[in-house]
Amino acid sequence: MRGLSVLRTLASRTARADADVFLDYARRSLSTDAGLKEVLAEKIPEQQERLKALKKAHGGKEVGKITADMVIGGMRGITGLLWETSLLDPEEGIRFRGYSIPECQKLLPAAQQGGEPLPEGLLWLLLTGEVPTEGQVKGLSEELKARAKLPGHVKGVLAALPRDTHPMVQFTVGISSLQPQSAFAKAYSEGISKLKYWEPTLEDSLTLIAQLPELAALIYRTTYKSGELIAADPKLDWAANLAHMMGFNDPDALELMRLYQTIHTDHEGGNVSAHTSHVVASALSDPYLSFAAGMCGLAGPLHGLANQEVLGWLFSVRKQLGTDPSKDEVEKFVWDTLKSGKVVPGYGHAVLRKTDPRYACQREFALKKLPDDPMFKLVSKFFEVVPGVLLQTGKVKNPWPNVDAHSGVLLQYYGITEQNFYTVLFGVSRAIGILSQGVWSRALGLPIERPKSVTMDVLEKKFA
Ligand code: CMX
Repeated sequence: MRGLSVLRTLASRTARADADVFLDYARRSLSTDAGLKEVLAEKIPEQQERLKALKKAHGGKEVGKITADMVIGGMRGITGLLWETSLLDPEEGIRFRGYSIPECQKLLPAAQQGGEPLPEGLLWLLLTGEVPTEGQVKGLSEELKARAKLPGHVKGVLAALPRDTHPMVQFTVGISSLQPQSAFAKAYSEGISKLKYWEPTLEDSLTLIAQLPELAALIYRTTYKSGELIAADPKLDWAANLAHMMGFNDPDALELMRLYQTIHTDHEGGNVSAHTSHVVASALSDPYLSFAAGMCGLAGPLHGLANQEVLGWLFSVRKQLGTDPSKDEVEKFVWDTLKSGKVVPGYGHAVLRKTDPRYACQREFALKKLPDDPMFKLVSKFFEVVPGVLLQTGKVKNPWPNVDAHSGVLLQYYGITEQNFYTVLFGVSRAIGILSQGVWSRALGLPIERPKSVTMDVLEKKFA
């Protein structure tokens, strides 16, 4: 694909340069797997110019209208953020730099022929906008391995917390405890020019992404297992090493982890974790601080904690009705949940209006690898029943399942049974999206975020 993008670039240049220059450019580009920083350094000035031109030509034009409902209703439907790495279509779902999940599954390099994509490939795609070559993915994988070792103090920091501290709290504390290594904070205190902010931001982002699997595994092993840690396997890729360090080595479990870590990376900019990180980073808080802030948001039950909630909910169904309840029994259970004033976890979305493609690809995986698993069958039964019930409420805008409705049963199947840990796995993946955008936010010089708020008094007077 690097070859393709080179050819595209060549085609666009034929009109303005002579053949020798092209051939030289083609030779250089096709013979090397250009490194990540090099590719970014080439792209950033183009994108800075693009944004400048966009502002100049269209800066004063309206993007949409804002109603009082939007102001009161969690800013739903307001277009108010620039987020380059991914875009969410209500009907079609997420596209990473223009590529859908099935397209990524086809285009991104995998650990084995026809296997799930390596998240390192998606990291490259999100950062550069280009599908990487196998060599580039391998290079990035090695780069992450070289940065993966956690500083020695982290274990002690986590050990000081009460034993029953939720894994997501341990995760945010662990991330914050990595902050003293921030290259951005150091460079800022030494007076770095704003034109160079993206460089230490990239440095911090790669280090943090590299260290998250070891942090997650440390939390997992100390919270649920004997506390004995498992060393990374230098032969494994980033996601497989996460599973390995947690204590799971079944090749299918490694594939699941690669899929899981790829699909949870990014979901455009307005969701709670992405938006929180974005606003915090806009104050020039470094990637450790801004990502930790985002993870505090991911830990909420209406956002990332929903995967944990789904499992708890399915367990109560199993306890009450067994693993093969009738559709009528399931329907009654869903109504009982709603009548007790709770949400049905894993269903609904603020933007999506169709089944989440992240749910669909996990279902595909389950149909291939665990079609007869009773918990998978239970999830499938809910898929048949829940949307109809939610539609009957007349108020739920999206009755279809989201990513969190499915992930837990897959993890359970491979032995990762501790559902309180699931959001940590989500968080490890989310770093790839949030931090990639963070690099671009600094490269594009996006300003401090500061929307206007109003009181009820202001709205009442305005419309009186
Ligand atoms: N179960 C019950 N009620 C639901 C519902 C669900 N799954 N989804 C929406 N509703 C309700 C809302 O609570 C709201 O009710 P009120 O008017 O009484 O407050 C009404 O339907 C309208 O809400 P909406 O516009 O359809 O949805 P929102 O954009 O406000 O909320 C979300 C989106 C995800 C928070 C909501 O659908 C929900 O609570 N789902 C369950 C939790 C969940 O799965 N979260 C994970 C989302 C994916 C992720 O971020 O990881």
